[in-house]
Amino acid sequence: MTETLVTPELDIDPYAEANLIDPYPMHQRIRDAGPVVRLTRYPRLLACARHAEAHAVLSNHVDFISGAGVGLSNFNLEPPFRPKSLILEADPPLHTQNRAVLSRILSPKAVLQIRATFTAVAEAMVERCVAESLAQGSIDAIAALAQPYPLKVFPDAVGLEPEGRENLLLYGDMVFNSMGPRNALLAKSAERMAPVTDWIMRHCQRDHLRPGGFGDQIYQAADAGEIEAAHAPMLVRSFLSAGVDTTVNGIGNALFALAQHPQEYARLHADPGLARSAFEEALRWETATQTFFRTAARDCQIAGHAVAENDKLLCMLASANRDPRRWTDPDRYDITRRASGHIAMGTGIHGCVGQVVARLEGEVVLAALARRVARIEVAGPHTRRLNNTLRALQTLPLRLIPV
Ligand code: OVM
Repeated sequence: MTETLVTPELDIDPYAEANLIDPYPMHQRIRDAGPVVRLTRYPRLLACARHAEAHAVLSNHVDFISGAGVGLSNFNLEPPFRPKSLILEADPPLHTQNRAVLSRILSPKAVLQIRATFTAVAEAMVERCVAESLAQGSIDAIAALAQPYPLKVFPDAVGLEPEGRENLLLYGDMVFNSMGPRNALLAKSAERMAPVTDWIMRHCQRDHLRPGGFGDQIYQAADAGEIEAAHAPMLVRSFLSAGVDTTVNGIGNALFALAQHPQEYARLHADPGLARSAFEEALRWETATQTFFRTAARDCQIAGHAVAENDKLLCMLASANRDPRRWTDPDRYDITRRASGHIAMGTGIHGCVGQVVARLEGEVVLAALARRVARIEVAGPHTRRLNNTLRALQTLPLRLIPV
């Protein structure tokens, strides 16, 4: 028998409103309590808030599985909120086969084909934002840019019709809330669960997907026998679940970071080639997907602390991305920092399969802004949309001062 360390316990609720509004003091408390901390408000819950351990858990898909859910709930003990995702909430070998197909559809080579379109849409939308800001004095950067941009380019690439796309935001909000406890936030976003889920599942069918788009390419993979035919609509569902709300908030948070740091914006404006690293640093500094969980498949250890089979492991991505053990001056938003190594898009076999598309969206929006806008100013207080998983802005009033 190996000796294990005494695991510290904290009576912190990560889903308390104050922690959702401002998670950073909580992150520090959990990081400083130890590499693994038992959060006693929920059953069998261990938190990894430091970079090293959060990274280690995500990198070990054998001991720390996804098939029992990547939210707080353990699907070995309670039924899932919706039929399990065949990639997010799956383990090898099922995961491997499905991942290979999505990964090819979203590969760097495939994404090269959409770059020109994504750039043109970003430029046109930034142009409209500038005009609106001049006319009205300010814009809401969430309603005018962070939401409509991903809602146009990604579903277009998947091959969805233009009508009804607001369902994608409602569905994303629900899916990411469902990874937390069954609290008031989940109840509120699940009020329209039936019609929104109906819309989503209908639009996962081949006859709703433009031939040649990312969605149709999943059906082509089924035609070729690479995946089971019955899996195709569920894999399209993964595109529709993960592809919009994540990038909406990634872009929204990047605009927030730049608005809060005029000197960093000035550097970006002087060299729009920094757009990609400005977006990367925003992912680190204000991580859109704050948390993901794993489930222990067996009794094991993390950093000398005992983990029991069926314990849930809370990987605190946003906290890891500001861990002073890993980053110099972690609370500083610095667009030329080497931000790679952050885990805003996870890591390991489940690391974001859409990351090439997500980075493309972030890069081209920030580059279009950098070229067209000399300065951005905060034009009023921002408001938050609280979610159990996402760090999300509801409104972000900005003034855009064009070149
Ligand atoms: C899925 C899915 C849903 C939400 C997030 C995600 C970040 C994947 O349905 O596969 O990845």
